[in-house]
Order: sequence, then structure tokens, then C-alpha cells
Amino acid sequence: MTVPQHRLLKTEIPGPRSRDLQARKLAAVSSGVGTTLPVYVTRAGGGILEDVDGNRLIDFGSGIAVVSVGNAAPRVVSAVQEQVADFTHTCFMVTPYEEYVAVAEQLNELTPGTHEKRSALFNSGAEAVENAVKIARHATGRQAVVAFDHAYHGRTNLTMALTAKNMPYKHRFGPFATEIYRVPMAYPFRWPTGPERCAEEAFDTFVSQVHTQVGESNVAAVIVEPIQGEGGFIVPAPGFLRSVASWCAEHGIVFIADEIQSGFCRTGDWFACEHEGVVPDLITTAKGIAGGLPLAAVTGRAELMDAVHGGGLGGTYGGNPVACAAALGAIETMRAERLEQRARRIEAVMRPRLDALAAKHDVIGDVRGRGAMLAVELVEPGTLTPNPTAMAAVAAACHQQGLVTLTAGTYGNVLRFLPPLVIGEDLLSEGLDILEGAFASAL
Ligand code: PLZ
Repeated sequence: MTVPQHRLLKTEIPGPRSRDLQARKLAAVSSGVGTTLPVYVTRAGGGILEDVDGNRLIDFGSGIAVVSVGNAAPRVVSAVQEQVADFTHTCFMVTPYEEYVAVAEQLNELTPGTHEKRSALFNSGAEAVENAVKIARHATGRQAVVAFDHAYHGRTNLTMALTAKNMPYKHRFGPFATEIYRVPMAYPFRWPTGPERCAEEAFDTFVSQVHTQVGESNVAAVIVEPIQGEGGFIVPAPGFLRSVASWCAEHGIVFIADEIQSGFCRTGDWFACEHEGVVPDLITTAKGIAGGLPLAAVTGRAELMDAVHGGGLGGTYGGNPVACAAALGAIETMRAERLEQRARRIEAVMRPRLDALAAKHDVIGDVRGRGAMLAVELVEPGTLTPNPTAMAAVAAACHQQGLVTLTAGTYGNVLRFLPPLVIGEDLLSEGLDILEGAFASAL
């Protein structure tokens, strides 16, 4: 690994060069594009981001669950370098190439279920979600799509409509796509009657709302994140997803698992729905798939994927050869290094430390997640009232100490942790030390 795997603070965070670049950014880039931590990166690898001031930060974000195989992972770099020297683009819809087919084969093999599958490749997560909805509508001849509270599916028009949260994703960006219906999520921590009855009651509510407000026979698809990402790493109450999936099967409704954030070894399995024993009809992937290059996919039952007329799906860059080469390198890395097991090990190290932190600080209302997708939800002590102020203070204290942490949550009160799966255990525990220090100093 070329970047030394040690934290190093040479200046305050952000340092003077980053501040200069941030001034240029403000003058050149739309202020609609925000930044969590305006530290300008020059190199990154393993669990470290190195900035223009020579600081080295510990990465607990992986660029939002993207560089699970590590930044500039060796197999990704060499696959990309070879491909970029051979050819950079032909457009798969014009003159195809093997790399696209090879990625589709890998996806068909790795995603849950032994049924016959097909895949189609796209550029971004939002685009994959849009296409999954197109496929479900086309195959069923129905229009309605059911999504959940706290859902995040993207920023394009259709995916904004599927996304639950107004600020910052939807505010004044309407009108939104029609035929989207929202139902409650089985969110154990906030379920009114408590977590024990959450799965059953949430499922009853789901069935009754879809029946009374939409009508089963009008529903093309139900889309759900098996662990909700931007919404706050909400793990649906056990059994809920399975009930929803089998109810969809009974009614000829396409069950779409959006595994864009939770997929590719992140949660300790290749895909998060495996933990629940759920086999989706369609699955959307992106982020972790290609080690940082833009690539996304829809994978699913052959009869659904092949229902669409020839030419009905596509896009100029979808399945770009360089991105496909990167994906093949990333998938090979995940297989060779057993990264799903690394994710489990990360949980084994992190969860006890987060539980201990929660025992000490009563602003932590909930510790949750799975594998290397973990979070704490902050509240006013002893209540369910969200505490975004405490979250902002702790996140800022982490950043000052050179730990990149991300936030999330419908109420802006969740600190989430998504370390690269290849992070060294010394960096992992140093990051947790910083987090503990941040809770002690910021609150
Ligand atoms: N579905 C489950 O997590 C992307 C969004 C960051 P794109 N999440 C990070 C931001 O603020 O824009 C995401 C996701 C799930 C879909 C998407 C969308 O993926 O590649 O960002 O379009």
C-alpha cells in the first residue's frame, strides 16, 4: 500500500491549502453541491485519506460505502490501467465487449437466489433504481410503486419521489413523479408499541395501507433497502422483509431490494437481504461494485429482465469498459480477501466499543447496523427526541482529530460508520478511541 497507514495531523483540519481550495470551490462550484468535510484529498488507500496539507485522516466513510475494497485497490488499479490503454469506450449498445458480459455473469452468480438471472448495467445508483422501476412496470403492466418511510433511492426525478426526506433532497424540486405510495418502515427503535411487536404490526399496516389506498393489482413493485442507508442505518425488525417479499410474490408484485449501499460484502454477507433469507425479484447495486468507478446494475429474474423490448434499456455510458474492468478487479478482491468475513470482524471489534459508549453516554439511544455498516442514533437523554445538535458536535470533534465520519438520519441525528473493509485493526481501534474522545469532549 503506497499511503502510510498511520494518522498524521500536520495542521488544523481543514488545513490552509484545503481552505484555499475551498475558497476556489465556493467561487467555481454550485453551492447546491455540499461537502461534509472540506479537506482536499491527494492520495488514499487502505483506511487512510491524505490531504493537500499532508494530513492523514482515518476513513470511516469509504466515500459513502463505495471503496469497500480500499481506495486505489491494487486489483482495481491494474485492471483499470490495462483497460484504459486498450480502449475507453465503444458504447455497449453499438459494438459490445466482453467486460460488460463478465460483470453481468458475476452479478447473476453472486446475488441471492439460484433462479435464472439477467443483468443490465448503468452509471449511478439512481439510474439503476429508475431502470428497476421501468422493468417492473413493463413486466407487470402496472404502475404503482410502494416505498417506505426513511427511504433513500436517489436524486433524479423518479428517485426523489421514492426518497422520503424533504431536506435537502426534495425541497422545492417538485413536482415529483406520480404513482409512488409511502408506507411505514418497521423501525424497531421508534415503533410506537416497542420493538417486540414491530415486525408484525408494521407488516399488518403495510398490507392494509396498500390494500385500501392503492390496491394490490395496481402495484408494479415494492422497493426497499434491506438496511436503510441515508435514512439512518435502520435495520428492519427481523422477519419484516421476509413477510413483505412473500406477500409480493402472492400478489404478482415485483420485490426490489435496493442494495446500493448495503451490498458487496458491507454487512457481512455479499448482500444484506441474505441475512433475512430474502430472495428479491430485482436487486439494484452500485457504490461498492467497482472500487470507486461509476457503475451500477439491475439484476433479477430472467423473465422480468427479458420482458422488456430490445432497445428499451440502455444509455451511452452504461457499463463503460473501464468501470467494468474496475468491477471485475473489485469483485476478485472481495472474493480473494473474503471481505464479507472482514465486515463481520469489523462488527466484532466495533459493536462492543459502541455498546460501551452507549452505556456511558445517555445521548446514545440506539446502536445498530450489521457488519461494517454501523451507527448510533442520538437523542435527548431518556427520550426519543432526536438530538441533531449532539450529533453535529461529535462529528465536528471527530473531524478535528482526523477521523472522517458521516452522518445520516431522517432527523439528522445518526452518526454512521462505513470503514473500508480492508482497514487495519489498529486504525479501526484508533478511530474508535477518537470517537470516544469526541463524545467526552463535545458533550
Ligand atoms: N439507493 C440505497 O444509498 C446513494 C447518496 C449521497 P447514486 N446514497 C448516497 C447523496 O447525498 O447524494 C444511494 C443509496 C441507495 C440509491 C442511491 C443513489 O445512488 O449513485 O448516488 O445515484
